[in-house]
Amino acid sequence: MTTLDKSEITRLAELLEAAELQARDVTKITDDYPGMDWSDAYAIQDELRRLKESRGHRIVGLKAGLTSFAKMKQMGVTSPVFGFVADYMARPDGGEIVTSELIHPKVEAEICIVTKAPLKGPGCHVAAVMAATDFVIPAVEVIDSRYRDFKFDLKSVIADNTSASRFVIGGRMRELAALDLRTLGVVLEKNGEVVSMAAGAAVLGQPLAAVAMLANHLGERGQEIPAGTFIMTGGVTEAIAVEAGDSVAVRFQDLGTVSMRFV
Ligand code: 0L1
Ligand code: MG
Repeated sequence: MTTLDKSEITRLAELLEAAELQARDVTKITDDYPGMDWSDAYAIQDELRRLKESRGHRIVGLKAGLTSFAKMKQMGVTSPVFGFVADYMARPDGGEIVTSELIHPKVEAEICIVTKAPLKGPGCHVAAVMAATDFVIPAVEVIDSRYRDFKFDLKSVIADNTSASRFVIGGRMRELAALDLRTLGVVLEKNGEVVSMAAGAAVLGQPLAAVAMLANHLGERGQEIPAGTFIMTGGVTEAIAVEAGDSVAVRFQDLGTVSMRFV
């Protein structure tokens, strides 16, 4: 049950999508709707998703955000959020990302999985995620909050599809059994310099815990993670601001490198 009515939810989704597509920032929506609740926030995100699908875009993955201590500290929040990525957000490994299409992009290194069986909460746990994991693959997410100066609260950022903007899948896929995701090292380089590093355990102690949380979040809403779903578990390190002229390479232990140039 939402506190906002259908027309307000649609208007806010349209406002946020216009900000995304026109690369212009807006003030956070809780300034105008201080009483909005979590179901309003996810209802706006659902409407955003519906708008994209109605124009022929496909939802090609799910994401958890704010799952690492580094990111929670950076953004001043205390709990994870969930969103989606669409087909038009994907860019090839080693390719270009056009910054004029974005507001104030930042990059983050993500350990990702693809599922081979459905996952449904409540009660989903790490072992269930292990059993349902087809393979592990690395990615770099480009986040781009539509909110002025990247300043928001959790409800505003959920409505804004957790700042989802671009993503680059690269490196190589590996079987989960061949890896220890907790000790898997990640080194983020910008313009040839190491700017951040961490291990997979930075994400909730075990990145697969983010997938279990996502399944439990969807379960509360009568939904599940289908087999064959690409899932980003959340930035391992804090997000790093980028601009035109920057190149980024993220080296994932055992999973190869993901790189891109910002033009
Ligand atoms: O993917 C993410 O961690 C983004 C979550 C939303 C907050 C942010 O924009 O940093
Ligand atoms: Mg992310």
